[in-house]
Amino acid sequence: MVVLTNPTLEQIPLVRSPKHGAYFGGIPAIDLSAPGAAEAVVKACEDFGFFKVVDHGVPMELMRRLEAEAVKFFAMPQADKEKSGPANPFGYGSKRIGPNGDIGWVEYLLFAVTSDPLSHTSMAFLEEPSASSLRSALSDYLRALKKLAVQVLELMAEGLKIEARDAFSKLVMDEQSDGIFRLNHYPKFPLLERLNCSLTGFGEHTDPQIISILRSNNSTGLQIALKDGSWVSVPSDQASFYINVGDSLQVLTNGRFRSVKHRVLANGIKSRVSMIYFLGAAAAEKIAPLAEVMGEGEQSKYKEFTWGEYKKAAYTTRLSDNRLGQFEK
Ligand code: GA4
Repeated sequence: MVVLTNPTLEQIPLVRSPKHGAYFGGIPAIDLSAPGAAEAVVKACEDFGFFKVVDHGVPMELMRRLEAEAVKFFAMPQADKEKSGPANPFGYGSKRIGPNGDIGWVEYLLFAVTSDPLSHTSMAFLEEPSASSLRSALSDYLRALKKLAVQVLELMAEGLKIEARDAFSKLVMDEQSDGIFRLNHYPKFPLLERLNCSLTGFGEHTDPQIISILRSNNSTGLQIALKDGSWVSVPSDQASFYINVGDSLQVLTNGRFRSVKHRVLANGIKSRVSMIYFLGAAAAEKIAPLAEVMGEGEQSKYKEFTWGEYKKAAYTTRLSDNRLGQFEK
């Protein structure tokens, strides 16, 4: 691995570029209202821990509005952006990810999302009059995505033949449920093309929550790891959403669903803007395999823990650490 040295900061790992055009065609694209959607969702979660939702009914205008607000924010002078930082854990961050030394070619805004997406208690700057258009775009977007999350989680329960359709969705509907929203900007870096390298935008990791819903502009960079450990590039699709299975859902299904390892490589040619809604349970919620997913005599593969305990442990780890490892039996 080559490292690019930046005298003012640490070092960001460079990765050899995947062959141009090597996009993975095997990611399931699911229309949630089509017949067989529940089974297709379950299969995608088992095989990849990742799938695309098409024909989702979320107006494109909501996505475009929020994207435009993100672009506007990231175009501000650095000193102005930094007034909303550092991200510990919420706010504006640049290059540094999390509290334990991870870095990447990315700048971002992180928000806490409470059960009422309108109240973003985490960031003072959202209360300022200048942020009112961002605040309203964010609220509308989050409200629509929460509905989508519930729909996806209900299909998962149906596909797993769990009688209570809300077995998963009630966790994110809870008043105390713990969500996070992230706007990421991966700036262009034209030199990379000539070097035939990619820069690590966001290093490999799994998401700790139940599911994450990702939408990006028409720029590539996201990769997921398949079961055999190989990395494949996810084609960009600004009209669709990608759903990630997170660690919590892997545990809730006793390992049947796969918490997908993913990363973002900055390719340098086009800047990438992504928006991700991470849906977590309430802090006091026990994260343990649902009785209905267990076969006869099947034991839980995990020690008992609450979401609050898991989240606290997650913040002591590095991005690429196997966070679930310490909770495996
Ligand atoms: C990964 C998923 C989400 O982006 C996130 C990340 C969080 C952060 O960026 O602050 C973490 C990372 C994520 C996992 C381990 C810890 C926490 C950085 C880090 C090293 C917002 C989240 O919930 O967990």
